[in-house]
Amino acid sequence: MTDLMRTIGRLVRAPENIFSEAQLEQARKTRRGFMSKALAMGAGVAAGGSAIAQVAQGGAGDDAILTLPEHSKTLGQPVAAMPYGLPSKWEANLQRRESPGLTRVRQASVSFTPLQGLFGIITPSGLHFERHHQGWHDIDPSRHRLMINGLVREARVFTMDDLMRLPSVSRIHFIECGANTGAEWANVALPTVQYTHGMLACSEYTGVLLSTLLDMCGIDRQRARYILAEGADGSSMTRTIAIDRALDDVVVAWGQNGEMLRPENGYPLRLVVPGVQGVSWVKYLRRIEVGDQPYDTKDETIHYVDLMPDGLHRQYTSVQECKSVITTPSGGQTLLDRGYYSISGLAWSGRGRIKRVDVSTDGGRNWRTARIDGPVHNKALTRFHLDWVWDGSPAILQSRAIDETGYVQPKINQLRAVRGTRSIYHNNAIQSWKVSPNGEVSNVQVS
Ligand SMILES: Nc1nc2c(c(=O)[nH]1)N[C@H]1C(S)=C(S)[C@@H](COP(=O)(O)O)O[C@H]1N2
Ligand SMILES: [Mo]
Repeated sequence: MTDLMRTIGRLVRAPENIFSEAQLEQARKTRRGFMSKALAMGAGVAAGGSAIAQVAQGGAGDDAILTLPEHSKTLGQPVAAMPYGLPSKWEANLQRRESPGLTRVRQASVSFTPLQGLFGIITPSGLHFERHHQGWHDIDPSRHRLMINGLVREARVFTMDDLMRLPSVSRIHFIECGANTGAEWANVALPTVQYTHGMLACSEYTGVLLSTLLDMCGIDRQRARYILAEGADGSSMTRTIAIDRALDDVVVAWGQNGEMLRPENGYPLRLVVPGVQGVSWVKYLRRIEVGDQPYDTKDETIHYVDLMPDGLHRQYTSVQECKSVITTPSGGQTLLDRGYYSISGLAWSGRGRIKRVDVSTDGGRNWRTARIDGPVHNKALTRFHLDWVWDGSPAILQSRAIDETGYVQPKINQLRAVRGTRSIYHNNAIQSWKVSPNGEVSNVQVS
């Protein structure tokens, strides 16, 4: 991953090398861009009243409502024409996207969640970002096993049937790759929120608490200090987790958004480690070992470490600190007219619930408290909105989240003061989007 993010840094300075014109065009034409257009057209028409009322009164300005369309006069499709439903063909632009050339092989790459086109807090499973170190598999669940060994009274091997008979929990949590927003450390202005923040998703997960399994195996509570989680793919993905966390809210999950996990996300079994960076959410989970010291595996010593200003590496930075981002209007979108907009975005914290989100439209000089669109779940994405009337002058949009511990999301320079400039992972700084007088929104860094 270290090399991977460096590669982003090198390539993105010449955006045309990494994002084709077609890709950028598609990013501009996202659903939210379209919504902005519809709202703005209304705003110009009516006079008086609040900005929202103006939008409501505004007309589309054509005669589409007067013409009886074909679909009002003909028979529609039968039931089960699609046994597993798909999105409308009109939504074809809403896609996971990869950065071409990010890695040498696509099996060790990333595809990003299109945050700019999503509503609410749940990420549709088909748009969930992917991060594979060695490609994904569609594993036969009848052949899949989970072993628990180490400091337990009785090592055991579970089948999927064994696991799915146990008492389960369903919980909504975010997952964020530790490298999300990594390019901003080097002030590389990736063009859209999909690429700056799209290694982020939020799902309802269903599974058995790891504590239940460890209790079944008779964990040695005197000696157990850590667990090691191991995946069944070729990447030898193994991660150490402290025992307090392992016995707290970690879930051995088979369900995602009401159905079985998608193969790209670890089918048939993955670890859910709420609040912790994505790499610890081991997919294709095949083994949990209980031990008395950290395992210091390759993904804990070479990768996912933070190079600090004193030259030392910070290890085991697991918690994803409080962070937020405005998803609309965001980079690559265009405001087509002055008038009302609902600024909207996402906030999250690996340490608990979101308490408040502030939004600035003048680069951080003035802040207004955003409206939180509940429910507010623990260690989950939280949706916020702010009413805004754009008067056509340049603006810089920012959001700043505060979690229930009182922690305030930092500015990039506050973060650099502590962390230096050579980090790749764990950037939770405030994101700035510049609105130009022509309505174009772009990624800028504000000190
Ligand atoms: N077995 C296995 N687990 C894995 C990985 C992997 O490559 N193999 N990638 C990790 C990383 S770095 C991240 S960010 C998340 C990504 O999860 P997703 O692909 O479901 O989005 O899975 C983690 N778990
Ligand atoms: Mo990751």
